[in-house]
Amino acid sequence: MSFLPDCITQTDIAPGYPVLEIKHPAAVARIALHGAHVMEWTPAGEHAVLYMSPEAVIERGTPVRGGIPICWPWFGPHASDGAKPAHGFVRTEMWKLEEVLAAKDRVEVVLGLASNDATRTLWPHDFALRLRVSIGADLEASLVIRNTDTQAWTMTGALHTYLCVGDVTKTVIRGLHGTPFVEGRLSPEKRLQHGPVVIDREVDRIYISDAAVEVEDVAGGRTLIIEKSGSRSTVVWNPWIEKSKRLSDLPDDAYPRFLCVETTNAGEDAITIPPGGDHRLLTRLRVRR
Ligand code: TA6
Repeated sequence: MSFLPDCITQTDIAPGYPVLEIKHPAAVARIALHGAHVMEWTPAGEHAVLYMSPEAVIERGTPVRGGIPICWPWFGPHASDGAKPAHGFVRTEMWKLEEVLAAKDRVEVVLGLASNDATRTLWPHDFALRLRVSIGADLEASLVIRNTDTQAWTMTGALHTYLCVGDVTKTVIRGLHGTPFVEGRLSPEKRLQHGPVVIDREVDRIYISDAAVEVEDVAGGRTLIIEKSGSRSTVVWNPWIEKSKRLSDLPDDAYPRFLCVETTNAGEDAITIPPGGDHRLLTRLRVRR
């Protein structure tokens, strides 16, 4: 895009890896065109809200460990082909910068991605995605998913948000009491959440819930609020000790410093979109002290 407002600069942080650096009175942020990946959001007067691994790999074609990865058109491993990338492929595609708006209280950025021959080899359907990110005292990421094909198709996906916390073992996660959840290989049978969620082991749960979640970061002295729409499932994930050691782009001792609360269409919350139809998956992050 030829014209950018004064509060936004675009620089390559690695070869062929342009990132929008946003410095606005309400917040600073970084958004990579690779994966339309919100890498940083720090509201004025706050410390970073989104966690970014210091060992994240910044190169085209590699997912980034942190920020808000966009998982689409499937969440988790591919249902039938283990050779296909986990969490779909759009987080490693180059998106186009389509719109920028700078207002007194926020900046809005819109990035787009449409199907092409390469994506059709991974997923034989046509689509158009637009991510609108509104950055200010709050952050809102809204993914509009359009079926531009002639047949209906079914998707799952996530705005896979990594949140900075002072100590994950001291966080209290509210809003999921009484909600059914499954936990993949850890406990596949459906269980009910009793009271707040606490993190004292590896947690990797898909909750069937359309509710907002509040993360009381006791050690960090603040509460992070995750509101959403277009989503009837919420994933809560922390890799804990053993899985952290298996993740090459995450320091072994990093797990206490982040928690993923993901706005998803995952598990039984798969979405079928008719030709010409849209679905919007939206997450809104707020900080309360
Ligand atoms: O959202 C939780 C999860 O599915 C975990 O199982 C873990 O794999 C995490 O996503 C990160 O996935 P990634 O492919 O980004 O390493």
